[in-house]
Amino acid sequence: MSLPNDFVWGYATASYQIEGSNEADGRGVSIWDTFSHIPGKTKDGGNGDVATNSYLRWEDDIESLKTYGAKAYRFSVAWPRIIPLGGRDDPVNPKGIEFYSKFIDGLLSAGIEPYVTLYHWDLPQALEDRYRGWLNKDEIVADFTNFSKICFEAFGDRVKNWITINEPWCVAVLGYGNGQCAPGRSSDRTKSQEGDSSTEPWIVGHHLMLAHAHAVKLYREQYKSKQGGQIGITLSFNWVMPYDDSPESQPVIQCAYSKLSNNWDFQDPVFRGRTSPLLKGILGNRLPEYSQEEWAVVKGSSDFFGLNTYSTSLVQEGGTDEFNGKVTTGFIKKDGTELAPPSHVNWLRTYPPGFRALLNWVWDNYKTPIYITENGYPARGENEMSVEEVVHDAERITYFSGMLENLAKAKTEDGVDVRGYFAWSLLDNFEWADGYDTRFGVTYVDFQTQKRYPKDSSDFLKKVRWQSRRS
Ligand code: PNW
Repeated sequence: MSLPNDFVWGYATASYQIEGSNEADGRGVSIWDTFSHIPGKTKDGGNGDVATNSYLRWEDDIESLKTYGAKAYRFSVAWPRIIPLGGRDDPVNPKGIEFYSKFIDGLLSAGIEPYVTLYHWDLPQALEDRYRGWLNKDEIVADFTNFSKICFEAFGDRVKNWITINEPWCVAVLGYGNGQCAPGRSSDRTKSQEGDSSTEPWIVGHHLMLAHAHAVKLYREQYKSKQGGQIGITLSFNWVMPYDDSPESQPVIQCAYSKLSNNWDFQDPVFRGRTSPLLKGILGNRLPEYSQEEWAVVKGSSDFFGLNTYSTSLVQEGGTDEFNGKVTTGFIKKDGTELAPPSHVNWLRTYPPGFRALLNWVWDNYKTPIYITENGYPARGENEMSVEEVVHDAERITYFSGMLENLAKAKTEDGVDVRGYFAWSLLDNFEWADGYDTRFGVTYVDFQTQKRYPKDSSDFLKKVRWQSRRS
């Protein structure tokens, strides 16, 4: 396979999943601190209090990136470190700015290009308490825009690649629909005393888009010309295929393509300036409308298509879950065979051709340059293995090798404009509700000692990149 020399190549992480030191240097509390400390919300009661302690071990992380030959690193800024109480009239924390500033300098002097995510789910708890966070349109849009402005001011002289919001679908649906992620609201009263899964996810989704779009507007109007960077959003998609090849299944698939379970009302507003007709059909007046002025800000509000993708599912007609596009997804074909063997999590299996198909679909439909902002694999049982065993992660290598082959084909044979690839993740980390049991890292982390051990996949990725170079 071959990839141009300027193809962006690196790893991704997120603040709450790696930083730890959550009370250090004036950091405020985030909704994930609160949520993960409620008994029963995360596997084995895991939380981000320590994580990989990258707040203290950031130099080790840069060392790993260097060793692995990364040319870019996607990480996120913790809003509660920058503005502990979150709001536009609340004080800015100079120590928070200092931390990311020295980290960015460290990356640049190692020849690694920073890609900075502004929001990877760690909302300041004070905003949740003050006005219910993402449910309050005017407040959250103004506060997120202000937080973004502080980041552009403080880091924009050195950061040229900004991602506003990571995976709005996850924030809206996991946070307000099924209650699996912070703030954990849901209609299910066994999970949450408050919440309405039939309306809140869509309201929150709407506000996420507006917050994203206003931050982009600000960047383009006030920073882009002098700082010369690009800014966009990251959405999550899994590819879908029919569970059988009967002709009757094909229309279902056409429909599922448009819904693409994980993201069906974020890409159309941003890249096409319209609401998905399918979603409108299902939700009716539960889907909030954008006003004319809002459309003017939302439409075209992304310089690139940030794509997080992990898996392919088989789709079958019928299903009641509207978060899943009212289709049934799984991995077993009609003839009883499996699409691919299981991974450590129930939603992800290795099916590389689906990656190529997805890249083509995104490019054909949205004609916007693509960056793969996350792609990676949780090998089975890594948490139970000895260090000697776990570093030989052949399963993860199989995943990456298939995905990268298909990425290269999409780029060079199909002409898809994909410009970068960030593997998830640099190191094993706090996997949200799955705690520490699920490991996505190319670096094994012993959470007792915080020692890091490169897995074979880190070396594999380094070699692939090296051998694929062409100018
Ligand atoms: C992403 N799904 O979330 C997140 O951006 C990361 O923070 C996370 O660690 C990573 O994927 C691995 O899970 C996803 O159900 C969560 O399809 C769930 C899904 C996809 C992405």
